[in-house]
Amino acid sequence: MKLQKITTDSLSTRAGLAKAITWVESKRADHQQNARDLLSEVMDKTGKAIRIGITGVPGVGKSTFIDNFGSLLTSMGHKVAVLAVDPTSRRSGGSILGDKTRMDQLSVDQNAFIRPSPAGDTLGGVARKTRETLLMCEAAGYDIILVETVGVGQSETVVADMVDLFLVLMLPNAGDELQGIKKGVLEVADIIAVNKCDIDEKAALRAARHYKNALHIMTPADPSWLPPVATISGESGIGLEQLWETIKKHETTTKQSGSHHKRRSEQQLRWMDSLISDSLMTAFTHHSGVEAILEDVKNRVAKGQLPASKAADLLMAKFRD
Ligand SMILES: Nc1nc2c(ncn2[C@@H]2O[C@H](COP(=O)(O)OP(=O)(O)OP(=O)(O)O)[C@@H](O)[C@H]2O)c(=O)[nH]1
Ligand SMILES: [Mg+2]
Repeated sequence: MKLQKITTDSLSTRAGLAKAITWVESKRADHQQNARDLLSEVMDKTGKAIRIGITGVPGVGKSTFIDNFGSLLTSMGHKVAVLAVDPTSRRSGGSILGDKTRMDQLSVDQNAFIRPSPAGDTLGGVARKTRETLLMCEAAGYDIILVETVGVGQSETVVADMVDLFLVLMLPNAGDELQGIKKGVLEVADIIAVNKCDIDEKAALRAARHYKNALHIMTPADPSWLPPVATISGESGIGLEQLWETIKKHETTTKQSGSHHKRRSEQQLRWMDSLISDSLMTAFTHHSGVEAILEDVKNRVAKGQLPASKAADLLMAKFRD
């Protein structure tokens, strides 16, 4: 695949942005390098958006919510990018955001940009691509980034680690156990929204109380922000404007308390660490001396003939040669 060189200017068009993301998602090292070069050039144009992560069990109404909430935001003059992290998606155009029929308003909105989950063999790979795509979207002028994920494995933690605010959508009529809610999700939630309140308002309020109580007995991740619980209907639009007000309040509160800055700095540093680990691992496994004995050493460790610590020492010594 031959890709034309993209400049900072070309990010101002949708086609240019889409092409830059193709570079980010490409398996080829030179394409990835081009994407990184472009990112360094546009770095000062990034970081200004509100980054929002969204999760919830299948059927909770994520797509419907994003379609209506995103349209509300564009009607206020915002530019909205919608990304997804789906570690089960092996090829591009995977399950989440694959069916655009559920986002029929936003998919034809000139002020919205929807990108399905990148394909990837590992969650780490998908996360890297999504982070870089997020920055490209910011450089292209999108001021609100929505990152959708499903509750598969560690994907929620990974998304929570690339956004300013993590929104968890819940169903009104089911307990935690039925919703398969892992405690970890409540720990990373900045706002909980009980969705589909149009069906049964009382049930929605009851569920909201339940989550408020659950949150009260937990130590908030951010001392300046006790996660509120909203009741909304992504379909009919109930509570969406109020939810937006709450999101803006989260932004001002955390900016004032310093936790917004702290969270982003820590995310950047963790990201750098993980990129270093990845490239060290790649360099390690491709090192000719290591490659020559790696399989044999692994076999011996697996059979219990060689202690793992001894094996690691042996391989590292080869690597340093
Ligand atoms: N009554 C009501 N129904 C809703 C609401 N939001 C979504 N639905 C319905 O719930 C079903 C699932 O909605 P989706 O938006 O596809 O849910 P999702 O979370 O994206 O589902 P997955 O993509 O499978 O994870 C659809 O039939 C929607 O029409 C809502 O606020 N109220
Ligand atoms: Mg969906």
